[in-house]
Amino acid sequence: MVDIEQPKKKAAGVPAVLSSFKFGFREMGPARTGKVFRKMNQDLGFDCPSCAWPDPDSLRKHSAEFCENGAKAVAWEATRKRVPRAFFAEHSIDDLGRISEFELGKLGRITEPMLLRAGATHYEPVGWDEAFHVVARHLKALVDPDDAVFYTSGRTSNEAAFLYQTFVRAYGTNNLPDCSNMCHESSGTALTRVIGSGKGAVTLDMLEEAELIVVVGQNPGTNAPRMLTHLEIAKKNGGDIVSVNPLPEPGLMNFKNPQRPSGWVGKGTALADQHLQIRIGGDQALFLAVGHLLLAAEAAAPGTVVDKDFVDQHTSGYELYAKHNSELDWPAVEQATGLTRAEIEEFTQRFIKSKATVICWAMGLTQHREAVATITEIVNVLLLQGNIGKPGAGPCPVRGHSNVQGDRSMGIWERMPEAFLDRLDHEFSFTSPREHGVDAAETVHRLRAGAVRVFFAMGGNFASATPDTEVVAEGLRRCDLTVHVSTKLNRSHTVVGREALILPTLGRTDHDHTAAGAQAVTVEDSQGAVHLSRGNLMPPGPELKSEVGIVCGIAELVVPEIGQIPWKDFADDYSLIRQRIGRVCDGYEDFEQRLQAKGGFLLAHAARDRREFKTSDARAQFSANDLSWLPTEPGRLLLQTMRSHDQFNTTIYGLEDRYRGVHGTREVVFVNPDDLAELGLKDGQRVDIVSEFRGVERRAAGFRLVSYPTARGCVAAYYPETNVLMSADDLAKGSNTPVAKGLTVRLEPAS
Ligand SMILES: Nc1nc2c(c(=O)[nH]1)N[C@H]1C(S)=C(S)[C@@H](COP(=O)(O)OP(=O)(O)OC[C@H]3O[C@@H](n4cnc5c(=O)[nH]c(N)nc54)[C@H](O)[C@@H]3O)O[C@H]1N2
Ligand SMILES: Nc1nc2c(c(=O)[nH]1)N[C@H]1C(S)=C(S)[C@@H](COP(=O)(O)OP(=O)(O)OC[C@H]3O[C@@H](n4cnc5c(=O)[nH]c(N)nc54)[C@H](O)[C@@H]3O)O[C@H]1N2
Ligand SMILES: [Mo]
Repeated sequence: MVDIEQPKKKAAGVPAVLSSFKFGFREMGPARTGKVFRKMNQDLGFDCPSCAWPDPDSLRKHSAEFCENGAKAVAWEATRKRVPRAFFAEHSIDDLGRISEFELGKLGRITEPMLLRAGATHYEPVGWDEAFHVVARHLKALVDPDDAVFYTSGRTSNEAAFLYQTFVRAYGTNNLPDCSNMCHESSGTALTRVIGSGKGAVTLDMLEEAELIVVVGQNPGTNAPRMLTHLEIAKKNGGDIVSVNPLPEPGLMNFKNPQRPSGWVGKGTALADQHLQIRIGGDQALFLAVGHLLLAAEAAAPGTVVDKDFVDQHTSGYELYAKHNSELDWPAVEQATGLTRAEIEEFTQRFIKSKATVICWAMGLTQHREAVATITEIVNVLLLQGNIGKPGAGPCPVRGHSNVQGDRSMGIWERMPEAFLDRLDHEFSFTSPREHGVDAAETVHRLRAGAVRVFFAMGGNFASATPDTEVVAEGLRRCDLTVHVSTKLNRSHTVVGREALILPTLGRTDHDHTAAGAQAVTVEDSQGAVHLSRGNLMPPGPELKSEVGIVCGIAELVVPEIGQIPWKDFADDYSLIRQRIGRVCDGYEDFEQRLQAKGGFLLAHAARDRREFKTSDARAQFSANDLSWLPTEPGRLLLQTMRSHDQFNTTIYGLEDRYRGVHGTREVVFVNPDDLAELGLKDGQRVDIVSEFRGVERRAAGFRLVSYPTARGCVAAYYPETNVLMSADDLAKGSNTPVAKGLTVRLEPAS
């Protein structure tokens, strides 16, 4: 039943614990629920497959070191349900295409390879041998390896990712787009340029020591719930927390810690000391203004605000930045941010007061046209006060998928640096291609042009996660072969090439046993900590292979004669893969040996550890950016597409967005009550959302209006239902990330 109520003021607490167990019992039954939840994020257990937030070693003594959404991710994977053969026999591809993403996910785990033969209407079961031969036949038939694209989502382990990119490069292409292209690519691009590393420079300990933590464009209560525990600790230590967000996200506004009994009763902690209800796309203007005010304060009382020693010793571009930012167009800043000058001044005072500041961010910043400039603006503000490479300070992009950062370390990138490719070539005695491959957006462009022959996906749901949903579907249908290595069915399996394969694989929770015995894999979290992950559940069927096994099986047929790569040995013994990773991947030296430490090890980070910046001039760089924002015409609004509390990306766990008060539906659009009144619209009414980009209109029909305290002029709706509104040509400058926040839209009463 559809029901919309007032948004919640508190996050987590008892309802979160109950919700985890309810979902767990539904999918797994009580005994398995206990077994699984006990092993999550424990030493000798498996890494939670949900978000990339680190596991706190010191807190692992709690047997319930998990959050509601981590528990759902695990239950979703560890479900007892299976998709039976009969299901595929009964449902044609067209039928499958009519089943919703939510219903597809609920069907359960896939247990045997399924093949759609050319001209057939139904998938049918095949053996692994035949499945691998189908892939090999298509790949070997291509004259140009660049006609194939190899996508990766972010759950793939380090071992599988390393072998996968080795295989793809041995085959002859750098076409390795990944989910990161749509996620934190803007962070990586900006940070690499200005501090010399694309990774965040803050560990858990550093975060807890911060005097000021600014959380920008992120909804940790839903998408990184365990982060709230650490924000709470920082707060207890005397830190200030500011949320910069068009929405008052309940996790930040008030938190009841489910890890502690005191969080189960009582009032909870008001985490944010200040909430800046920013207009969508106003962040670059905000941080430009903060920088301006910090410089002004320094000018008024020299030596009190700017960390001159740090600036002199470690940075470049300060003079230019200071000159560029000496004047500020306040009316434009106020319009851009929707904030008052007084609010921005109060915010700046917190920076002045703080001796150690961390700025965290996620998709609310990265998925904008000017995301790269915005992130460099944030770095400007941190550099002014020397807030990097010291306790309690630094830039902290909070990654998405549980191993998205590790996958990148392993070489999943269409543009890996020359040094990496040299080491890879040397290690395996072959020559990998040097021409850059396509990223996710460029893959969509190629699909649109009908120029992809083989589309191979290591996990993920490319057809749903990308912009221009229908264009992508059309392009996939024009492929000769589409292949998905997956745990469960999703929409991408229903959008098929002339031939199509679904290859079922083991998940994080599954026990992985090879001829050489039990195997473990490794993952790297958001803060650069690497550790082992071992599944403890009986796999859903005897036929499933690990991602490592699948890559090796295919590689043996496609590139047996390329280089010296012992695919068979790798498939049996993952420690052999780690030896190679140790010699090829930056920071992973002596990999196997360092893994033996309890809880794993932390990767080195020159900027964080030693204030060493591997940039073009070996200094952290200030950037001078012009003010950019998203003005709108009358009658137009800015749309952000975001996650509900009951989904993991394109995986829909349920139709509840408890914190925002939405039950039983996802087709809603959140609008400020004053905007509703101004537009002559009413809460509860049905509208079409119409986006306008370069004169082209795109429509998502029949959404229910929800009156909601979002910033003026800003509306919000869920992804992936609204991906039809995004254009594959609307991309962040410099990072090519599809713009998923800040789309210009109008709302039309539904006919
Ligand atoms: N349970 C769960 N956990 C997840 C995921 C999931 O789907 N479910 N997904 C994982 C992945 S891959 C990722 S990348 C992360 C995503 O984590 P988030 O980035 O938290 O995800 P979104 O739901 O896109 O939320 C974007 C946030 O930015 C705000 N925002 C939107 N536009 C702007 C803006 O212009 N300025 C500012 N300041 N704020 C803005 C929104 O109001 C919202 O709070 O979570 C990861 N963890
Ligand atoms: N409009 C809009 N679009 C967005 C975003 C947005 O905020 N708004 N966010 C973007 C972001 S941040 C991201 S990261 C992308 C996500 O894009 P993807 O990573 O492509 O999508 P997911 O929904 O995470 O993929 C889920 C599927 O992965 C498979 N899977 C799950 N576990 C495993 C496993 O262990 N192994 C394998 N092989 N497969 C597995 C399952 O079949 C499941 O259906 O979407 C992007 N798209
Ligand atoms: Mo992501």
